[in-house]
Amino acid sequence: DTTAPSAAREHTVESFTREFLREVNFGQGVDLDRASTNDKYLALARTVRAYLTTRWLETLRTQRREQKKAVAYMSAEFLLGRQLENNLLATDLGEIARDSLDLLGIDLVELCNTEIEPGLGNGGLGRLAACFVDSLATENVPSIGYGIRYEYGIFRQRFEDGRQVEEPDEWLRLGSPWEMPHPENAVKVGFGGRVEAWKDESGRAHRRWSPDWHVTGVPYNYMVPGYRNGRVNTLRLWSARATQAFDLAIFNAGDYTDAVRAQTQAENISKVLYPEDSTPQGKELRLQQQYFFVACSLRDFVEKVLPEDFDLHRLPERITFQLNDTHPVIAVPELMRLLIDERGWEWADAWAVTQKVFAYTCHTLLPEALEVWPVDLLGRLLPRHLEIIYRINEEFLEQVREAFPGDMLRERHMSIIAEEPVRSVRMAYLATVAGAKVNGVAELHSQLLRDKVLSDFAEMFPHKFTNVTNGVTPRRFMALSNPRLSALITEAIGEGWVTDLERLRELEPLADDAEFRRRFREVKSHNRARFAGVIAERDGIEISPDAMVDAMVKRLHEYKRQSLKLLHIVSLYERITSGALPLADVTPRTFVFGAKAAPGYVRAKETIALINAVGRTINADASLEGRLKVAFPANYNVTLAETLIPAADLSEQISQAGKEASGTGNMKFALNGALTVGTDDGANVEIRQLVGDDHFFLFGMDEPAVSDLQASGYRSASYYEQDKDLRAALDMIASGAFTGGDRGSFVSSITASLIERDRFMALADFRAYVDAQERVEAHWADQEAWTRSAVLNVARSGYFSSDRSIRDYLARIWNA
Ligand code: 26W
Repeated sequence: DTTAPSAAREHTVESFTREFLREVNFGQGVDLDRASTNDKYLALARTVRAYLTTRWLETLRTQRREQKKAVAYMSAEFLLGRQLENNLLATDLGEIARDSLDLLGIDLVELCNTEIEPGLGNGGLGRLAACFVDSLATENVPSIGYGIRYEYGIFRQRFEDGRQVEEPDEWLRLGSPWEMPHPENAVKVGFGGRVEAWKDESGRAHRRWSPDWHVTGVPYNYMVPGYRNGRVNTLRLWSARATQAFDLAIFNAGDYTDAVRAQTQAENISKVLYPEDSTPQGKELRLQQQYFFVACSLRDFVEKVLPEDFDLHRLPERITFQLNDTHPVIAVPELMRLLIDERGWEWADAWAVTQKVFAYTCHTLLPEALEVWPVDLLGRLLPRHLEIIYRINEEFLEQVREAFPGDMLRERHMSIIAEEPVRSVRMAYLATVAGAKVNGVAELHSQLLRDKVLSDFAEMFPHKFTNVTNGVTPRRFMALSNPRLSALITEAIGEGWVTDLERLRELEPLADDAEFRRRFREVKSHNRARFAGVIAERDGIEISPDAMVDAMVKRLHEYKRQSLKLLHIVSLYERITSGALPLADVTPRTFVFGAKAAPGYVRAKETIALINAVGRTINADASLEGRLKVAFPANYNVTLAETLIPAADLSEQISQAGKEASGTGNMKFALNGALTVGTDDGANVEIRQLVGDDHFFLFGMDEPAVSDLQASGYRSASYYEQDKDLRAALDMIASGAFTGGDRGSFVSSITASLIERDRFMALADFRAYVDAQERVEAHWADQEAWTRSAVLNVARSGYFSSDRSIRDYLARIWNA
């Protein structure tokens, strides 16, 4: 019997303690009384890891035996959040661990808080990938996540004089107990070089790529446990190393310094996560990252995951490679190359298989966020792939000509190769042509993809287009982060809702139960106090635990319109200080912001500085008697989200309609009993449909209205001129009221750009937004009515479990 010892199968407090002490002594090499907090954290993590490993090995054995169709989720980002608590929850070892540590006089919570979260993602897209691997495991789907083990994740944000400063995220500083490196399974990846023609004995023509440099990819495995179901899936992240040959060649040539430099160049590939969200920079290193992880993953799947003698013609029976946005799309020509150049397949056979195994998820609508790679960069780095892309395009355009004879304009529009401003490969088009399916991430988004962004393609391949509305994992974002609410729910409707979230519907009648509402408010109030405690300790920010928590947390981007939120705050302040609004009529509120700006995104950074300036002024103004507060804790991340979201009363989802593909924070807030003030955008549309208009504060232009106004010529200045509250707010900012009299730098550039251009029409929606906020205050004034709405938000949001998203992917895309 080669299976793991059954001693680790089940734990008692005694066995757990024994294993833990063993890890302290033999894993960390210290006595317990000399062990640091980190020693204890690592020992605890390894105790849990050992328990998980038994199930993981079992899962792998079953998978090898059954050979079922699997899913490979390919993503450049996995924004996982801390692992220890989640793994305790999934294994149900939380209580045993607590009791065991209690007996040893160790505080479990303190150990959990030592963990540095792996921030290997930017925002929504990366967090979605993390929710999806959680749900894949919980839904018992054979699957593997493929990505990059960045040495530095998303930067740590600090404020210096209110301005964002970025610091490297050294998440591996104290070592990570969760990863399992397998250098023996390293994969070699080529870059650069030339393509040559050659003929075999039979005279058949072939192409051969001779790269001029190589990098080694070392896989690091992470275990992804399903929720209490015994399944543990794999997340495999690749780390770049210099190849031996690479080093030695230079070294032997006598240049030690160059040899080391070469090593640095290779290892740079997985060094750092690109912090740009939505605006691709077109940097060569980024393309290297993309090709690196995708090439490693395909080779790994074909050579290591599949049985040795597997006939690749049957690949579609065994796998779908789900492409998370365009970042992994270079996998398409890589699979073609693998089949044609390395295995001698005919083009047509390779293309038939390729078209069946890939599916593409689009996460954006902003044209500037669609990745394109200049042909000369791509050709220099991956010459064979460029050839293959050209040929895919030729055959595709031939198809277009057949379907639409004489329509030259359409041909140019649809070409995978753009000619302007520089000859480039449009990765979204390549993915659409190659993929069996293309999906958007919310109903509205998928519809706009079909009707606008990819309309020519939808006309040609209507069967490819589908929707899968995003979801979030109720494990991390309810059970783990909101234990009080979870206990209240379980008491009311029993267990089971954590993996069957539609069961939250059973809470509906309790919205009318005064005692239940009281207890629900008690939970919120507890969570607000917990959040207040966390930001007091973490950031030195003081807030009242009784004020409404009004939260806007997401990447800083103009289309998301943090500036609109700011105009509302400034307008309130202006009306109070000018005497138009009596203080007694002001609802006590804490405006919470959490947002990182891409380091090169100047306007976003100015907006952060302005939020902080407004916050400083308002928070210091004693005449407000503490009724309004602005709290902007730096470095918003998954860990902070876990205490903020359960505390929130109001969720701000105020993007310009037609711009936010889905949003997922919106779902987390609703599930934790916050009401949404939002535009008709992304998944807000579906949230409102489900919770009902009476429990959602809708405002502003919808997408057709935005389009019409854009078409008829939007002039933001007219709103400034005609709305006196808006004018007063903008004038107050411009006067330097929040910047110690300084009217220069970011103050003038932000106000001028809003008044003169306002790319995302914040001014056009200002009045509607302020009105919506007044409806918010009126509703809040009736705490019973508010709580009823909050309970209904929870009860009616079960649809937004990522378990449901995964089931939709299974039914509509993977048929696994
Ligand atoms: C550097 C290039 C680049 C381009 C786009 C990096 C990252 C992106 C992502 C597509 C940005 C992103 O995270 N999009 C968000 O994806 C979420 C999950 O589907 C959606 O909920 C958000 O609406 C969408 O903005």
